[in-house]
Amino acid sequence: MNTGLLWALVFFTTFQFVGSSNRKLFLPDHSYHNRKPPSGRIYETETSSLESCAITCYEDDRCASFFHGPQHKCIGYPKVPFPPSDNLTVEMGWDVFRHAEKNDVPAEKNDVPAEKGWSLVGEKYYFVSHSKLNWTRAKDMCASMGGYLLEIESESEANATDELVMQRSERADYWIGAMYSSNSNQWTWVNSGNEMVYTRWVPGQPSDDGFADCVDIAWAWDRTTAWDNTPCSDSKMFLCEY
Ligand SMILES: [Ca+2]
Ligand SMILES: [Ca+2]
Repeated sequence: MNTGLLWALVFFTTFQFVGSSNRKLFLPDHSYHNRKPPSGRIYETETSSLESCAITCYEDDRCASFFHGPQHKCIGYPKVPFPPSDNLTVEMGWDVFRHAEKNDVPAEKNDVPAEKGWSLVGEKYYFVSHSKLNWTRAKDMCASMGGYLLEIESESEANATDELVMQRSERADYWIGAMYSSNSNQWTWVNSGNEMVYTRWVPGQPSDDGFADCVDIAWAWDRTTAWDNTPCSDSKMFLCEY
């Protein structure tokens, strides 16, 4: 093993490996939890622990993700998409971790700077993703970077983050950190736990879809943005803050 290699638990079960010149961050992919490993593996081995399974993948340049499961079976995969988790057989005891996208991982909060993808606006840092994830994975990705999904508390914050999004040539919808709480029957900012005060819903939203419990910033034809509630399992770009 590279002597400069350290590993640490960044939060819960996210593994970050920091070498002198390289980084690799593995994030849990909850949608594949308890799914039978598909074909296309690079290797299959047994390791002494989840950590050593992660290290095995870290040290193999071909490996981008791994399944870890019963009897510490450890299966590495190259950087190709898995079949959708819905297509895989349920088999208990498996966890899946993926190598995070390079552009999306500016290491740690104190190591943040603009060149790593965060922008400083006022006293806040914001991150605009380059990849699409479901709402839960987007939330995990923000957390792995020391932040949280964007919580918009004011019109000025809404305008400031819109400007960051507008700088992107490609229009996309972006997850923000709000969710419907069936406990309080309110739209809630998940990280702070606060109910929404300032809102910028698309007229007619939030819709009463039953499953549309997460909130994204959606684009309108006139190049303005407003909020829509959509299913949390959708894949969208996302915005982080800290
Ligand atoms: Ca905020
Ligand atoms: Ca909606």
